[in-house]
Order: sequence, then structure tokens, then C-alpha cells
Amino acid sequence: MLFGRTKKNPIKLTDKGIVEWKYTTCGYCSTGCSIEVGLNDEGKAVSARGVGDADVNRGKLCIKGILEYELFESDGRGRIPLMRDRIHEPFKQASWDEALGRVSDEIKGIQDKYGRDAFAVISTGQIMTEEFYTLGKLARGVMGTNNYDGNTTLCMSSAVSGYKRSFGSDGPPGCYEDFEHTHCLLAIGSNLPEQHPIIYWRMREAREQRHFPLIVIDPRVTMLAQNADMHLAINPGTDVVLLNSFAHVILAEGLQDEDYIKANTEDFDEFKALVAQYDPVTASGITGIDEDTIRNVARLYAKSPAAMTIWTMGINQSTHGSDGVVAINNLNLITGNIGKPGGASLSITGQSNAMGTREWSSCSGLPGYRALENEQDRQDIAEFWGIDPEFFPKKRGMFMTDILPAIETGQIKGLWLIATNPMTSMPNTARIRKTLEKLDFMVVQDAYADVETNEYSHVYLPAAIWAEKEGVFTNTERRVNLIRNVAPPFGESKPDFWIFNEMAKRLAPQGKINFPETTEGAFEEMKQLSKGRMLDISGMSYDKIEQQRGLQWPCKEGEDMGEQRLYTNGEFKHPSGKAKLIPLPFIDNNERPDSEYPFWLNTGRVVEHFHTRTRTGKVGNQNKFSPTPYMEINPDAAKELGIEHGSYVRIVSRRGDAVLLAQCTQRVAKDAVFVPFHFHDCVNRVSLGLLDPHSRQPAYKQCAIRIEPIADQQAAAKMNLASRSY
Ligand SMILES: Nc1nc2c(c(=O)[nH]1)N[C@H]1C(S)=C(S)[C@@H](COP(=O)(O)OP(=O)(O)OC[C@H]3O[C@@H](n4cnc5c(=O)[nH]c(N)nc54)[C@H](O)[C@@H]3O)O[C@H]1N2
Ligand SMILES: Nc1nc2c(c(=O)[nH]1)N[C@H]1C(S)=C(S)[C@@H](COP(=O)(O)OP(=O)(O)OC[C@H]3O[C@@H](n4cnc5c(=O)[nH]c(N)nc54)[C@H](O)[C@@H]3O)O[C@H]1N2
Ligand code: SF4
Ligand SMILES: [Mo]
Repeated sequence: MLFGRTKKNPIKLTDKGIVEWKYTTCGYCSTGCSIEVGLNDEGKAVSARGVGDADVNRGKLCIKGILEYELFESDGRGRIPLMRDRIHEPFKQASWDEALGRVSDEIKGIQDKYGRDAFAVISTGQIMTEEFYTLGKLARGVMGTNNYDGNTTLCMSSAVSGYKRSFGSDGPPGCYEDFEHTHCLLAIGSNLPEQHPIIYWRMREAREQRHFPLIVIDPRVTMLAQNADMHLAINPGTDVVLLNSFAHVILAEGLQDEDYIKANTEDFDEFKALVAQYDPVTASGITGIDEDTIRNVARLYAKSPAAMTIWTMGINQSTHGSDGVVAINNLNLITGNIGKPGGASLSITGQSNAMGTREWSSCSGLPGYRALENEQDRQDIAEFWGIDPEFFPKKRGMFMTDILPAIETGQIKGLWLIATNPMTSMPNTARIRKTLEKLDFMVVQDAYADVETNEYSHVYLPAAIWAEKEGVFTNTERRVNLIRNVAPPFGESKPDFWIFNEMAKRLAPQGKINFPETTEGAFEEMKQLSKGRMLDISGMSYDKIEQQRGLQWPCKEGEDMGEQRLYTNGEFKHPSGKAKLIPLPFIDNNERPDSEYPFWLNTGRVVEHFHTRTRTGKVGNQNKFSPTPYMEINPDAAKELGIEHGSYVRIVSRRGDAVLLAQCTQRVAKDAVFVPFHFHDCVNRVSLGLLDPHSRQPAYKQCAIRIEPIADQQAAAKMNLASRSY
């Protein structure tokens, strides 16, 4: 007898007529997958595949990478520059010369009238490193505004700040290969399978070869938590207490790596005194994790020959985000888990080039991890660029989250936004709208003309996107990857690199400061500036990066490969050469649920969409899987409120409201809901975003709301539809 299907239709793939595959790197998340884009005989991109011999993704891609080539001709792309005198009036088309002339006149006008710092620049983590470097040269070396920052303040600034406090420098010490050596993996506030699917696949492959325990700390039962050996469903915003308590157990039971602590750290006694207060019983009352689990995890971690921690926004986007990162570093320092195979504090980065901006954009300082506060650094860069060192400020200026309030108070009059969409991504939309309306002048430089923030601009500059350009990105594990040019820029859009260079011509005194005309020229400058530094890239070239499918820094001149890990010799970047163990008292300052607003609001992402959907909202197959704004709510809570699965509900906070589809699921606790932030005029109308004192990053993951059923479901459906914008 025959079982199963007897007539099997062989799978037949449509022949797309591909005549050439072109190498490039994915432009969405920070995993850094190598892609080949298939072109047909008209040179049109029609397909994509993962690059088999690329170490990062080994032939795999996630849904975003596979469909990314559809962006080249997607709806809403900016075709031509646009201008208007006043916002809310219709735009008129302009030539590049007119648009750039207008922008440079407005910058000069505002700076002459109100001072250099009255014109702010906010960039991104999503353009190429050479573009960041060039923008930095323009903002710091020519415009001279100190109010220059990036959207990475919404994303990675807690990690940066935490690394600097612990180790004396930014720079994630570990790499993906650590999964192949670790004996224990702690994942905190990271939904790896959805947000970094290929890093997740690397981790899972390693775990299938050699099972090691995976412990997930997240208030929500994420896809990662479902695959974990232990899931610690922590009370929102209390991670520092839990991490202090792990350290308490380790020290109380003598499980620490005494030799490592003595040789490589300082301030142990202060640290020990503080964690003494966080015994498991006390910590259990705050975190909601029982005392035995705390002890078990602490013992497991400390006794493992090598243990590592990864984390993402559940740590960073918190009022104690920077402290959370330091607490992770403290744990790894006392157990000797820095700079060894399988032992790491590995922050999983967000945007494709969030690392590149940290390294080379000059946003928070000067290129190559140099600081404005350091006289030698100011002098070195001034000399290299051929300007007066006194032109540089001696302290960094405002973070992105302080620039916007400074518009309200009239300190800032003009704004240049590059590849970021604060009208959808910043907390408290109503406040952002009012802020942007107050500006004398705003220019938006984005690949999409229909990006919501463009409603408030005076000038729109259409940018080329991703592989319409050439340059490098740095991924989570410090790997510099090459984006080869695959397609021509859409319409009359131009690479950001070209736009910055043209602006420099209009703003810089003739010939005073040199701007290389090619991205490779800018890369050569970065190489020179990197020599002998932690992020040395002087051994790299575009061709070598492509051949090796990415090279990790440091990669010194003459070296074939980069180094996989940092701090392998236990030498850190504080003047003493030691890492600091920092005591972290817990300050409970979140807006917490109360009788009027009884639910925690947790926000984040889904696998199909990227951020504000300017891109993924235009790709049919991604929209199809995740078409509408929704909220995960516990079925018991829904029942008590009279809310049915699949009905529309209203969520309300002290800031505003939003209409969403209720999805009943046990993923969330009874007093908490989860809402993806991808949709416009939706959850960020409600969110609060209190700022971390060190990193100025908003606490997007914690605020209080109430939930109301809606009687008129048809009217609600229309409101819900409006949040989709496209
Ligand atoms: N598909 C897709 N992938 C992406 C992106 C995207 O938009 N779409 N964006 C990229 C970017 S820029 C980023 S920054 C990353 C973000 O990647 P992730 O940080 O992994 O994603 P999020 O969904 O923002 O949040 C992660 C988890 O934090 C948890 N969390 C909330 N509060 C707490 C808390 O108090 N403690 C702990 N321990 N956890 C908490 C949430 O429940 C959530 O599961 O993803 C990158 N990858
Ligand atoms: N509630 C809530 N809000 C959040 C978060 C959350 O978890 N919860 N997460 C926060 C985080 S981690 C992040 S990173 C931010 C992201 O917030 P944003 O940066 O505001 O979101 P994006 O949609 O990525 O915006 C990037 C823009 O750049 C454009 N673009 C893409 N490529 C190019 C290019 O090559 N050149 C130019 N000029 N433009 C380009 C895109 O069209 C898009 O409009 O959102 C934050 N907001
Ligand atoms: S995991 Fe990230 S880098 Fe890799 S294909 Fe998906 S979105 Fe692109
Ligand atoms: Mo991010």
C-alpha cells in the first residue's frame, strides 16, 4: 500500500530571466546579511538570494532581505526635490540647484541671526558610513552646529553610554561565533527570531550542535521565550534589580572570578557594598521573579566555563537603560566573561548602520571614537580637515530627544532631518507635531516623499536608497560590509553622499576644507584616521571586504582578517586600563499603572515590518502578513472588559488615544498589553518616553494606559485604517 501523495507535482520555479547576480548587503537590520540581487536582461532587479559563503548568513535571508529589491521602484519614492514657502501649502517641484540653494540660504540665515547652534541636524542609523563621515565633516567642520545627533538616541544610545561607563569606550566586545563556544546564553529584552532572524538562526544552529541553556528575560512570551530553557517574565522596567541580585548571589556564594576581578577591574568594594542590598528575597518582590529562580540562574551563569549576554530594546529603551547595560557588563566582569570565546556582553544593534554612525558620524563627538571633550582629539581632526581647532565646541551638544524640546523653547529655529521619521517614531506624537510646526525652516531628506514628517517640511530632498548607492555598513559584531551599487537612483533622487557634498560646496568657503568626490575617497580618509585606534580599519579595502564577505574591526594594515573580539588581553579604555564595576541603585521613576490607567503599555516590533513602514508598508507580501495596527491583550483581561478577540478597541493614556484591533493571547500578562509601533498616528500618540539620564533614550517600553471597548465597530474600523496611511 502507498502512503502519502502518489502523484507529486515537482516544484517548478518561475524563470525570471536573470542574467546577472550582483553582490550587496541588506539595508534593514544590523545583522548584516550578504545578498545577491538578480537582474534581468533589462537590468531590472527581479530576485534576491543569500550569499552562501558569507560568514554572517551562510546563504540565508529573512523576509525583509528577500523582498528588499522591490524597494527600487516602490510607491511613494521621491522623484524630484520639492519646495514651499509655508508648511501645509502645496509643494512645488524644484531643480536640485534651486532646492540646495534654498537650504543653504536658510541655514546661513538662521545661523547668522540666532547663532550657529540654532540650526540642528538629526540623522539616522540607515545611511552608509562614508555618508555619515561626510555629514559629520559638514556639520562639525563647516556649519559648526553643536546640535547634531542621530535617531540612534531612540535606539542604541543606552548601549553606547553603558559600554563607555564600564569599559571606557563604545564597541561591542563579542561576535556571532561566540554562540558556538558559549555554555550559557542570557537574552534580555530581545526578540531575536523576529527582529534579527538570521542571528537567531546562527544561535539555534550552534545550540543544536551543542545544547547550552538559553535564559530569556522579557515580560512577554516572545518567540524567543517560547524556545528558551527558562523564561523569566520580569516586571516591566526592573532589570537592574534582577541583575544586581544575580551579582549578589554570585558574590555571596563566592562564585566570582577573583583573578579576573583583581587583574582587570576597579571599584569592586563599592560595587560589592551596593549589591549586598539586593538579596534575592528583596529582588523577588520588585522583579516578580521568585528567589530560587534568581539563585539558579546566577549559579548557572557563574559556573559556566563561558557565558554570554545579549540584549536589545527591552534594556536600552528604559529610564535605566544605560544602567541596565552597565549591570550586564558588571555581571560579565565579575564572572570573567569579556573578550573570551563564548563570553561576551553583546548588544544586538538595531538599524543596518547604527554602528557606522557611532564610529564615524561625529554625532556625539568626532570621527573614529574621538571626543569633543578631548583636546588632542579636537586638534587631530582639525589638522586633518584643515580647520581651526577652536571652531569645535569643547563639549557635545544636545541629543535628539533634547533637540525637539529646544524647538519648543525657541532655542532651535531650523532643522535638517536625514533618514528618520519622528512624526511616527517619537513618543507623544501630538507634542512632536506642535514642535515641528514651530520651526522657521525644516528640510527633510528621505528616500520616500510620502514619509509623514514631510508634511511639516519646507524643502524635501529625494534620496537614493540602499543599493542605489555604494558604501559600507558596520553590523552588530563590528563587521564592515560592502553595499555594492546594484540599481540606478530612482527618478532624479541622489545619493545622500552627493547631497552632502553639494551642500558643502554651497556652505564652505571655497577650497578651505576638502570633501572627497567618491565614497571610496571618504573611506580612505576614515582608514587614515583609524590607524592605531581601537576601530582600526586601515587593513580594509572595498575589494577585500567584498572578497571576504565582510571584515571585522580592528583590521590593521597588512592584516588579512579582522579580530573577532575586543579586550582579549583584559586591557580596557579607561585611563587606568581597567574596567569599572559601577554600583547601580534602582530608581523607580516610571509611570506605573493605577486605578485610572490600569495597564502597562509595552511597544515593539513584528517580523514583517520595519519601523515606520515607509518601506515594508509598500511591499505586498509583507503588508499581507501584518496589515493592521493591533494590540496583544490577555484573554482574561479582555473578558473582564467585555472585549472580544478581533474587535476594535481604544487605548487611552495621559497623552492621547489610538484605535486598535484586539488580539487575545497568553503572550502578555493580565495587566499588560503589547503594541507594535510601526503604524502612524497610533501607539506613539499614547506613549510617554521618559528619558534615561545618561543616554537620553526614551523609555518606549513602559507607560500606563486604560482600554475601552468601542460600540461602533464600523467607525472604529475607519479610524484603524487611517493609521495605515498607505
Ligand atoms: N522585523 C524587524 N526587525 C527589526 C526592526 C524592525 O522594525 N522590524 N528594527 C531593528 C531595530 S532599529 C531595532 S532597535 C531592533 C529591536 O529589536 P528588539 O529589541 O528585539 O525588539 P522590540 O520588539 O523593540 O523589543 C524587544 C523586547 O523587549 C521586551 N521588553 C519590554 N519591556 C521590557 C523590560 O522591562 N525588560 C525586559 N527585559 N524586556 C522588555 C519586549 O517585550 C520585547 O519582546 O530590531 C531591529 N530589527
Ligand atoms: N513606540 C515605539 N517607538 C519607537 C521604538 C519602539 O520600540 N517603540 N523604537 C525606536 C527605535 S529603536 C528606532 S531605531 C526608531 C526608528 O525610527 P525612524 O528612524 O524614525 O524610523 P524609520 O522608519 O526607520 O525611518 C527611516 C527613514 O529613512 C528613510 N530612508 C531609508 N533609507 C534611506 C537612505 O538611504 N537615505 C535617506 N535619506 N533616507 C532613507 C526611510 O524611508 C524612512 O523614512 O523608532 C523608535 N520608536
Ligand atoms: S536578518 Fe536583517 S540583515 Fe538579514 S536579511 Fe533579515 S533584515 Fe536583512
Ligand atoms: Mo532601533
